[in-house]
Amino acid sequence: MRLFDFALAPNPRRVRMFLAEKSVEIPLVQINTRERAQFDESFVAINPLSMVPVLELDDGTCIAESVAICRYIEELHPEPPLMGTDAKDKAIVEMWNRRVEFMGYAPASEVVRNALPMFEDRGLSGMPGGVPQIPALVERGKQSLGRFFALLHRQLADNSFVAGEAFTIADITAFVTIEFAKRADVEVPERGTENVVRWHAEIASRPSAAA
Ligand SMILES: N[C@@H](CCC(=O)N[C@@H](CS)C(=O)NCC(=O)O)C(=O)O
Repeated sequence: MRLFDFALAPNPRRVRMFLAEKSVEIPLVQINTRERAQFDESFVAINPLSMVPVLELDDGTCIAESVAICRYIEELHPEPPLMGTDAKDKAIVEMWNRRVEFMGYAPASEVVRNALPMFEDRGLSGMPGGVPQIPALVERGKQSLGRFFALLHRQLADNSFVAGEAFTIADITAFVTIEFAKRADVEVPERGTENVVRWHAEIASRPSAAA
């Protein structure tokens, strides 16, 4: 098994954190998306969508999509559970992970990819022909992120972690989202989001945060 990764990209980081929490080690292969390695013929054969991460199994099967890779690892290595324990718990973890992806990660990506000069003509992932940036999406993304931080603050008022009392994949997704948004100088506001600040410091102190 090997994981096609890029050390500087947020989605592969989600998978690396997940693996670190499980103490699972998988050989990493770097695909430098800043140098367009995702569009090399050899990688397109692995993922026609030209995105990392991808988990290649020993039988040659290639699994893309961060959550799909985590699901596979969770099935192979159930302890500690990071995607819920029973039917209700699993559904709640998935609910929160999807909320974080759609309401946090997507706007963070909208801001970063439409604001940073390094993404000029790379407004969307995996597009070999290039996609122009749309500056208006930066402001809209920032407003969405403000709503996301408020949502997290409310959720973390009564819960230790994003999906309840256990650390899960939803914490990983939310943590990586917040770190990703910082690239466009979007920070969790100091006032009115104290629960997020408390939770973020806890997640940042876990060894997996360095993955
Ligand atoms: N939905 C995919 C998204 C993967 C993705 O967007 N990967 C980015 C790196 S974080 C990428 O490979 N971008 C290629 C590019 O910028 O062209 C997942 O969850 O893994």
